[in-house]
Amino acid sequence: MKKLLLVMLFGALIFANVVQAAPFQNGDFETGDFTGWSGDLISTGTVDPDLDSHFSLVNVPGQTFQNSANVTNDNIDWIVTLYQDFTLDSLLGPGYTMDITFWIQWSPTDSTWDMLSATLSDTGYTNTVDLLSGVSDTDLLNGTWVTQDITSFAQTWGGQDVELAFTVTDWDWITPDSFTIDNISFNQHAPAAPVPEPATVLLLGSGLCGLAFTRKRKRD
Ligand SMILES: [Ca+2]
Ligand SMILES: [Ca+2]
Repeated sequence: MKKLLLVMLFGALIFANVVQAAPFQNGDFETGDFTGWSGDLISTGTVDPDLDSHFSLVNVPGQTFQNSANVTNDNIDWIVTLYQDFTLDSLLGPGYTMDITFWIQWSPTDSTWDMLSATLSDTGYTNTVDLLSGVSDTDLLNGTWVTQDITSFAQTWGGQDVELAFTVTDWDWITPDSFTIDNISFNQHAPAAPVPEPATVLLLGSGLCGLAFTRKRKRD
């Protein structure tokens, strides 16, 4: 009986290890909390962002959206990450593309030394997409919408567990630095309808001309 219990327990543990993460959730924080998200602090380790003071929900002045996530570091936890592990959707079919869109604003104390990163990785970190690639510091300081194509990442990692992470790092040791993030969504786009080849259009056009010419001649 004890043996059976042990086997059942072992089986349950194995099952717990292979269970997949949920699809991406709460990218707009409209649950009013950090449901689906985790926090990581350099000194403390993994924390529940709902229970830790480095994470809060704010309303950004001048924006129509509400409930944005604000993440702040300090002299003890000078690297702070907000992340979500989830199962990335597979591409819906050949030719489909996928992008990620979000709104982000960075408030560093020193934009030369402080650092902000946004990444999408597989859970083994063999592939990492820099989601702030091509985004200027000026835009980040003002607050900006970002859209990045992640089609090639999705071709490899669609249907598998991945990690989306936003990290604020204090390199100048003068705190606090923070960022605000909201409206994170993954979007798929169907391939564009096939456009007729120029040769086909020309052929069709000349055919119609020919038809018009024929009719005219008949009337004559
Ligand atoms: Ca929101
Ligand atoms: Ca700083």
